[in-house]
Amino acid sequence: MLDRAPAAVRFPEGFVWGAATAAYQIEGAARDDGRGPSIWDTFSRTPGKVHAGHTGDVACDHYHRYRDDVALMAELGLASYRFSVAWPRIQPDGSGPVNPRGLDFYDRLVDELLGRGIDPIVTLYHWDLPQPLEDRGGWTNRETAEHFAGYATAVYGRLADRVRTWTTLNEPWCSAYLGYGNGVHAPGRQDPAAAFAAVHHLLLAHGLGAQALRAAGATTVGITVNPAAVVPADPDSAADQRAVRLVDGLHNRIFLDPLLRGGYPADVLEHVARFTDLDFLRDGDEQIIGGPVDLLGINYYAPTYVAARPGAPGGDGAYPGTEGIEFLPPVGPLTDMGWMIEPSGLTALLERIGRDYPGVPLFVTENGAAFPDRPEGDRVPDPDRIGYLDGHLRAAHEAIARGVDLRGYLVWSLLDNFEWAEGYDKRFGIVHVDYLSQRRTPKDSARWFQEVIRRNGLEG
Ligand code: PNW
Repeated sequence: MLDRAPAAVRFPEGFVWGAATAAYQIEGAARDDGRGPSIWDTFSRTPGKVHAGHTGDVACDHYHRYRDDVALMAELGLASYRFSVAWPRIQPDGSGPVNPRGLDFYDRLVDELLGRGIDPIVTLYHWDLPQPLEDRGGWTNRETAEHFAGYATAVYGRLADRVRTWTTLNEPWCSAYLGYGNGVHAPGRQDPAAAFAAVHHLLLAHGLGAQALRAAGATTVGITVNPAAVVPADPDSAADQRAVRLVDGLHNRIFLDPLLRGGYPADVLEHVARFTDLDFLRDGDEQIIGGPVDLLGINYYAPTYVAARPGAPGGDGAYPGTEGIEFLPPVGPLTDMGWMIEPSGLTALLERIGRDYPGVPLFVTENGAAFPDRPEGDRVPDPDRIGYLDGHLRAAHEAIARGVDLRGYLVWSLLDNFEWAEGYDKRFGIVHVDYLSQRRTPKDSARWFQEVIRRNGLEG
């Protein structure tokens, strides 16, 4: 047998290492200091929407434990930390008066991070839309995009003197298609026309928000997307390639082309026009959406395999109009989410984005895996997660070796947390959370990641 041990890899000097979280998934304190309700409060309290009726009311209680959590980040050697700001803490009504006590929390958090030498990366919107905005149509209403710019300006005003890196949205694909298309996420609507209106208004929110931040002086502004690595079941089949083209259009190009190429692709608009008259699309919108970005965040978990199969139901609400396309069931070793483990998908995705959308620095803003980890004494062995992260870091390194301008890697997630529709049942953290005691225990993967950061690479 040949020895197939992988080679040692070293990342470029200055490569950014860190971890990511999101407000609703970790903060808890759902009613503290004037926070208003969000669509996730409403959704999680609606019977049948979230596993076992879990809510983010307490979550990891990070709102009260942020000092200890930042100390843990420092211990692990993180250079940066990506967190999101909860819009309903800042504007309980979604627009209008700003709640200073909400801003105070992020003020304290940023000071704590900087005091420990950790660079904050702010996400302005990670899915917790103020409920009063949803009551007026949410992302199907153009005004939500305008309100987002006002909210972004308020947060910027308070934190700009200390926060350098700003991103507008996290994964607008999920907000639009899972929120308004198949209803698996808040607000739980199932309407393809609404999903496409949401896509556009989310992009517009990004554009207006980025404009507002720049006008206020921001120099590093970007967005995080979750592009699909779409793979044909049979690369030699022209029909499978056509299926890839459609799914790629609905998942990737519908976001990336207006963001980075100045407008929506004609084939995608033609498809969308089957569901809506496109009256949400106004003159000048594409110019706003296509304003400059300084970084593009990529969240990658697993590839998507598709095949042309007459009679197949397609991707349902998450991919309107894909009847006749089969989304292949995942095979091989799976994570606890039932997702495939395929690091090469990350290399291919980064290469593709670097090639088709050149000129923008890329960051992996999320990558990680859920496994059913259990503490053994004061250790939490998670060899599967270490294997997953090791494989994906090698894949990211391979993309860099092939010329992709990848600047950093943030693991999802720092802590086990509220995994949306899966509640607390799925554990993505490199740090274990006991939800009864709120005790944090770094898993073996956290120790391993600490070593990766220290070496700026992986051993052979
Ligand atoms: C991302 N999908 O969500 C989010 O940014 C995180 O908040 C989340 O915890 C993490 O990935 C793990 O799920 C996704 O169905 C949720 O394809 C669902 C999908 C993709 C990403």
